[in-house]
Amino acid sequence: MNPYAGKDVVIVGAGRTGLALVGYFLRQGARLTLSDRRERERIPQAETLLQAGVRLDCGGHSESLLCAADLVAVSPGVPLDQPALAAAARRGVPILGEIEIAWRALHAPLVAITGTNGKSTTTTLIGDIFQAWGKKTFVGGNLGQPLIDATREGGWDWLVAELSSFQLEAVVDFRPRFALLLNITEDHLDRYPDMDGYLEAKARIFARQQHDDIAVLNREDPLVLRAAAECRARKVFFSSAELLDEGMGFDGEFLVWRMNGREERFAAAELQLRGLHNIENAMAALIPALLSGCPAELAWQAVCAFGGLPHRMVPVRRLDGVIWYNDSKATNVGSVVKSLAGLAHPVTLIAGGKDKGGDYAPLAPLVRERVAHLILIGEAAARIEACLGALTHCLRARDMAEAVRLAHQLTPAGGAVLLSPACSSYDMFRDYEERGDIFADLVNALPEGESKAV
Ligand code: UMA
Ligand code: ADP
Repeated sequence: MNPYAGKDVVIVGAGRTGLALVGYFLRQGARLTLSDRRERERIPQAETLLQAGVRLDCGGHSESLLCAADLVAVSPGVPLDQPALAAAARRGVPILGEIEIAWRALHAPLVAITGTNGKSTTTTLIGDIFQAWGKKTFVGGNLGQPLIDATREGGWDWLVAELSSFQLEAVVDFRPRFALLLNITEDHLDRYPDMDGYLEAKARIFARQQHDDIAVLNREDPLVLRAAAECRARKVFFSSAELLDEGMGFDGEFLVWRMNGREERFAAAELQLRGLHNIENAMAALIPALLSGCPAELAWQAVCAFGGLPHRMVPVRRLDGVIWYNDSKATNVGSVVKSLAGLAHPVTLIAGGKDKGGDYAPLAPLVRERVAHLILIGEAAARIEACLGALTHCLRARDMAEAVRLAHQLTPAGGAVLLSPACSSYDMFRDYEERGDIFADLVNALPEGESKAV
């Protein structure tokens, strides 16, 4: 039965999610309105949408429209306390996120991955493992292609979805077979009143799981354990600090999987991914496949074949003895800590962007120890400078071009330049990908032999 035929559905947000939802609800025969705070000229494909019979509500969200809807389908970037949404909720209008809508429409087992960092890497690894195992697998979510797009085809054996805290806020019955919570450090405090609010959103991944579902948890992260305290699913742990009697552990050399009296060992040296955080991602990624009967060697080969995603610690160029890294995806403090911890050289760090209201202090020990020059860009520059500026040579740049020019002048041979912003990109760029691409283009355009540092 199609629950949406002839219903009035308002989709809020005309970004990637909103446009994918339009496609889905048109196929269901719903009567659609797309609502966005942007003016009509800035809505992508506005004419095509109108021709397809979609009404547009632009320049804000009309409260009366939302209150009269049978269903409001909300994009993750739209806060649920937005006044028109809050009013519709008070009237009893169902407000569902895209993940919930997709979940209700899809029937294959689902692996859901969340955490502050490592989601995209782990999601991609899990997709690669299931695909190598010959399973027809959809891989998407916050990572890129919205989960609702999986409804365009049938026959999926597995669905693998990266989920952000924003997406998890608007789930109701969502019940993944596997729910992975990788880690929790400060992020998105511009959306949540405090860490508890962020934690609560993350914990929703477990809310509807039952005893025959599985929660995959980082045993070394106290906030992960707190978020999973109420979870009904069977808990399976991974630890990068020690071996576990049951679960996935690490002895410094081997990832060791022990379950029901059996043991599998995987040599970390075979991985292309670097850093202890990537060992954690690999451990978490293996667990759903191993528990689902995938041969261990096949799963491990898939993990080892993976060389990493773009914009995560990618060496862009070696120029005059300096290595330049693009780590534009490091959009919070926790990820910059991991990136800096992996570099032994004196580092010139380019950071800053849109501030998310968190504390930059966890960076202090590494900045003091490893960062020779801190170049700050974007809206967050003043807050970062107030926190870390006294610990090293700190200066501001108007834009990325100036930041790259300064880094080129200041960084001596043997050093490294790291773009690892600890902030989102939306104050200066379309997204983190554009930020990373612009950085890489500027670096690749630098002339050889002109570095002035000695
Ligand atoms: N908008 C409104 N009203 C508002 C807020 C936004 O109308 O109050 C409109 C904007 O004008 C814009 C649209 O909403 O037209 C954007 O919607 P969106 O912000 O939900 O973004 P999408 O393009 O739908 O992309 C979203 C995710 N973005 C966010 O959560 C901010 C993408 O994750 C994700 O890839 C995509 O869905 C598919 O699932 C990006 C992200 O930055 C990568 N995620 C955050 C992160 O990883 O830290 C959570
Ligand atoms: P996400 O999708 O959660 O943003 P990514 O896999 O894209 O995560 O990695 C983003 C950045 O986060 C990486 O550049 C790295 O610095 C850091 N990172 C990756 N995995 C982890 C992890 N398990 N723990 C902490 N930091 C991590």
